[in-house]
Amino acid sequence: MTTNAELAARLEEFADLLEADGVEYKPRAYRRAAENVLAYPVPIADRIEAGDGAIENVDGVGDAIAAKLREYVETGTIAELEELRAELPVEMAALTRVEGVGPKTVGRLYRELGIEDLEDLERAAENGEIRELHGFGEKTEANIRENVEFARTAGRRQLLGEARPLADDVLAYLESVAAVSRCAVAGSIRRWRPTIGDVDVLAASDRGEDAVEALLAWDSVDDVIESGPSKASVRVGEVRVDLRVVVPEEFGAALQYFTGSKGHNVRLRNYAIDRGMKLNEYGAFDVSGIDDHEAGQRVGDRVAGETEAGIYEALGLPSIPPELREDRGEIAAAAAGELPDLLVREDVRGDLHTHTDWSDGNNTIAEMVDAAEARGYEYYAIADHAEGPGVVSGMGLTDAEIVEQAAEIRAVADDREIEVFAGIEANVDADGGIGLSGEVIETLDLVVASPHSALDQDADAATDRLVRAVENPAVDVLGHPSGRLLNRREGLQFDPAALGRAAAEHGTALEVNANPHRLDLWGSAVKAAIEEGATIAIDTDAHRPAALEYVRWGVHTARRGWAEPADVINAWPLAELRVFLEG
Ligand code: DGT
Ligand code: CA
Ligand code: CA
Ligand code: ZN
Repeated sequence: MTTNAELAARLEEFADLLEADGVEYKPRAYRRAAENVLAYPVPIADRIEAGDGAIENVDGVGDAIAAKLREYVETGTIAELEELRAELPVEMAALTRVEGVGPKTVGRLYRELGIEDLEDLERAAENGEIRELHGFGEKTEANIRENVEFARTAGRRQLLGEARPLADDVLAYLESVAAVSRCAVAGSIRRWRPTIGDVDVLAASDRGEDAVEALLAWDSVDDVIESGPSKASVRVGEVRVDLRVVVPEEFGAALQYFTGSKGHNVRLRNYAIDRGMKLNEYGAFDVSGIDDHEAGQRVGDRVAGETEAGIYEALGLPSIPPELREDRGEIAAAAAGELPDLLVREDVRGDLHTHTDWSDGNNTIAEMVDAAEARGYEYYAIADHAEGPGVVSGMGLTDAEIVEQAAEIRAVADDREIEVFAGIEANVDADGGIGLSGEVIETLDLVVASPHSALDQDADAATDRLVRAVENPAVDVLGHPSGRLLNRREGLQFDPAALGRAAAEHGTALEVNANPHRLDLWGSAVKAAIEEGATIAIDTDAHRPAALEYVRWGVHTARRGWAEPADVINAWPLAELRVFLEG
């Protein structure tokens, strides 16, 4: 069956190719449709196959796009997409991973220099061909040269936000297979790492071969990489999926083992040995009466194996949430009864960094607030871009516009239940200044300050700069602190503990930007900052209603940083948040 993730990928590809062709407006419409298709709760292909006309009701899917989705589900291709691909036979995904190279540039590079892939691009940059293009110059060329290598290696990992929906599709499919009694994702995706090497899936079955056969027969499988009686590796789109099938009695042990991380497993295995136990992917065994522990995989008395909780229990430990299994002290904390009481999605009461069409968002203030209300949020903040360094000229708001927008936000909020904050996303300049006038700061309820320029500073300068921003009494939230874009640019390197100390002292929250391209801050930095007493804000940075759903990635990223509800300002009741913002 064609998944929503696959349909969304085709629409994104359409958008890229149209953009490369210099077509205006349409690419945005395709991207918007792609995002809504991806977020759609039921498989759109099912609806199409059932002859249900309702796909035009999917937000952003009009007649034209609906026709293309139908064509794809029914025939496996879209004629117009094939034509566009033939006109521009380039490795779009690889090329646009290079920072500073978007689809439009890819189109020009192909038409003017015949560049089709990263190798061509690197060669052209080294030969000085790119600086000759109108509007490019030596600096752009040097940037491209530097970023090609990063794009090449980084490109091998998938974003969590792309791989996880696909993993959910795999699970939904396997759950429908009669031979499979239980299934779960394991590996880095179960630990919610920001990027994923491959998707590990585990199934319990007494008929392993039937379970493997079922996966190989799945419509979404593009390639079979390898297969055997109890395991298979397949390619679905750009993602590698590894399936392992085990007997039900060993499912929990296998799930524990294949969830990793390796560091966590090694420490847990040693913890077991110290207690006269043997732990492996087949179970937990009491080997206290046995001399030769290496005598076999299943020696001793099986104490646990069917459930994962049983494995931890056999070692005298509570279950450790997968997000914590990175060997950062979680086993000692579990043994001491000091595991954090992690934040869950339902704890999040609002979103404090979102955009509208006043800057580069797609929707009006009212549309975004409607969407926040529909999610049941208690409060919500609009924080459009202020003009400043790193913001495209003309896109960010001037001081006068900020004041005007704040009035408009309050008018929209007037007769609503939800509390709406008038905010701004200011820019942290290279020295840590935020460039807002006193009058603007007075007017606003909330200031998010984020770095958008000078993202290649050294670590000391970057730490100083970010510390200065959080020390600024006007700043409530430091937005996407590193400015990283996964697979594209590293962003600022800095000392998260030093930043956390300053943030705690000055009552500024550090953002976990939940956009799947960012996840900034990330787990280890969140943990370091919280240990210093800092608070965090989980924000989607949404530019359209569907993106409010990114909160899912933000919550799991914060959990990787051991965050409890008390650490997260947008999990606080409104009254407490108000005190924080006013302080
Ligand atoms: P990835 O795929 O690179 O994002 O990261 P993982 O963690 O999913 O790694 P992967 O797919 O190579 O292996 C899945 C899990 O299997 C891993 O998290 C822990 C377990 N595992 C794999 N190889 C070993 C090993 O040599 N020793 C131990 N203790 N565990 C292993
Ligand atoms: Ca994996
Ligand atoms: Ca794997
Ligand atoms: Zn930003």
